[in-house]
Amino acid sequence: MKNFSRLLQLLPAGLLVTLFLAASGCQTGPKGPGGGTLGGNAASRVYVAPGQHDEFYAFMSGGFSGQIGVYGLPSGRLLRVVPVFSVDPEKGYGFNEETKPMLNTSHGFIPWDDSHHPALSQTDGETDGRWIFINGNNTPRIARIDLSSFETAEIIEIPNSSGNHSSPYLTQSTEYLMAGTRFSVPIPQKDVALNTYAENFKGAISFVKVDPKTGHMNIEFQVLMPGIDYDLASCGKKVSHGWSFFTSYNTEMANTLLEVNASQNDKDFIAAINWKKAEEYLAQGKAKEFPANYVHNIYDESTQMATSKTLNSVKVLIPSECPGMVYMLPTPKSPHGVDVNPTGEYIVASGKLSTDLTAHSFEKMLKAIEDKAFDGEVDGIPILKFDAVLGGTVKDPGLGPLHTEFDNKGNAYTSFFISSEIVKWKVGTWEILDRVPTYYSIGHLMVPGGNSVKPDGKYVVALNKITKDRYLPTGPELTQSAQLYAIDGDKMELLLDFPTIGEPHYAQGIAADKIKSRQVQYFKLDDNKHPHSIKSEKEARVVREGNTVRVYMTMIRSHFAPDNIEGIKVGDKVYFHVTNLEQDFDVPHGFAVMGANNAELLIMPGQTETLYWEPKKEGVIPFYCTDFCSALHQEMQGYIRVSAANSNTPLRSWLNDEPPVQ
Ligand code: RUQ
Ligand code: CUA
Repeated sequence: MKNFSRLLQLLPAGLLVTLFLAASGCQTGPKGPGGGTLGGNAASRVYVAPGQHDEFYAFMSGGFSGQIGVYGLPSGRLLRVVPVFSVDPEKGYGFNEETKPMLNTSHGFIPWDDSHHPALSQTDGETDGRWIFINGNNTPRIARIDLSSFETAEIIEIPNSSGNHSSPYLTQSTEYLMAGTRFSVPIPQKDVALNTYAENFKGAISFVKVDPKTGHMNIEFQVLMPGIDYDLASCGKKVSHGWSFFTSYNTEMANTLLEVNASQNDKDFIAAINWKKAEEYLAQGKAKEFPANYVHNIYDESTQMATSKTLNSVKVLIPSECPGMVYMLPTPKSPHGVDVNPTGEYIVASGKLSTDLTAHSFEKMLKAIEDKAFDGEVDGIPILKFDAVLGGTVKDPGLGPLHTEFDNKGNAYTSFFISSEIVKWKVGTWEILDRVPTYYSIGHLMVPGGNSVKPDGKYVVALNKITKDRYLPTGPELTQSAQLYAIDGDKMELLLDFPTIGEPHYAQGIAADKIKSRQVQYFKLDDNKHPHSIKSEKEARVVREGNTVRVYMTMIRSHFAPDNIEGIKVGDKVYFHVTNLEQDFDVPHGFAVMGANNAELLIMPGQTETLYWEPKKEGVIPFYCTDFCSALHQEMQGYIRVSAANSNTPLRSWLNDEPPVQ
């Protein structure tokens, strides 16, 4: 390792980048110390016997899948994929009429996104199991998932942002979610020459307020920051509650060949924002109204429908007009992750191209502000003196640090992408305690509660970028992969590899009990306020309004009502409003119609969902239940007769008792 860091110091930035790439791309050789060899009892430590439950839930971002994967720990078993920013054929999300508005944006309907950083809601700095939030990275948005139903309940678009990467990071009682822009852009947007970056581009950081009862999100204000790239964020806790911290790169303000041009400066910044101070300025009317165009989508649990509304302005605070609100902490060298330790005192930055890990001290930061220990300014934001805020340095820990998590014993765990390892070190003494290889090229890592004031000390999960030889090959791409390590002893121990869906960026873990007890087992039919729900088979019917036909249908083991429908015509616009009458745990039914250019439906007990269908040809079309629900599941089927557009086949429907033709 020593040699590597010497090398790092000697190399110019361009070469460094080459090294970065080379090191990350060729790791098929020997597995390094301890590689692949497991302690004899590893299997029993991850074994969850049939019928037993895991101890933790792990929520992992799907990265470019736009979803969240839910796994059990320590088994690594996949429990569910929660659709968030991408349509999902398994559950009909984004295809049925109820959830389509969830994927509406100011750019129209967007069926996919890239999602990175899940954040479990917290109360007093501890995870509370109510909601999980996650960022839409490409088309800037934040989603809230309700953890009683594991359904996406709300998505808000972030205006003036481009690449919503430093997002969402929440304050200790979920007062706010922070959302920083990765790409700076002209604000408001306009047509400018790209080489006018330095004068025209700005970076907006959004403060999204969360209603403590409903979880509803609202863009309370934005802070207009210098035009650099805001990469990741972390909020203060305990002593540092009221502040939030954002890493940045490209303080060079390059707009081309960033791999070289944005790696010149010896230090970039961590932006420290005093959001309590910002609230004061907001209350004093210091914010300016900026035009904006963004949507806010909410799924209403009682009507079971999502609605999308457009908003068109946002309040913006300008740091130069709000003294004491923002400071810059110089930080070596293109820092990626920033992580605040459980006491709130240390702000740990992972300088990707730095030989050391830098921890700023919150206490020293306050003192430096008081003493005006400044080293210039940028856009009216004071830059604090590096030495005045430095809390400690971990010397030569590894290559390419990305992220840090903490345990319950004052230790920190940092992921190193290039040297492909997790390094354990002591907060405060900065000594390195242990290191283990990861297979391969770890990105994020996660200790359950590891970003809260009360981390658990049992496991760390490595979220790896490269899989190479770890699994059976499946064409050019192998499964994405996570690894579970025990951290309850002095030495970290590899216990398990398990595949993940999509590319896991960040993850969150939480004791299973905090989630289990909140689960909805079925939706009460009496509470179903869906405008097209029906509560019994007696209400089942087919209604024509011009060429719109509404089929009010129910499902219960093992039939649909109605299951015979006549009088639908070619060119009709047919809405199947299907209500699952079951009032029992784990009995969804599915609904599929031949030739539907849409998904199937998967309808939970007590829920109503709507499938839109346009019959294109005369004939008889079957429909059936797609979820094996009973011994007579295969009998759960029906027919629709489709007649010519000009036919006079009477509209009628039935189950068992065929009505007379009128
Ligand atoms: S960021 S490694 Cu979004 Cu690190 Cu994924
Ligand atoms: Cu209902 Cu199968």
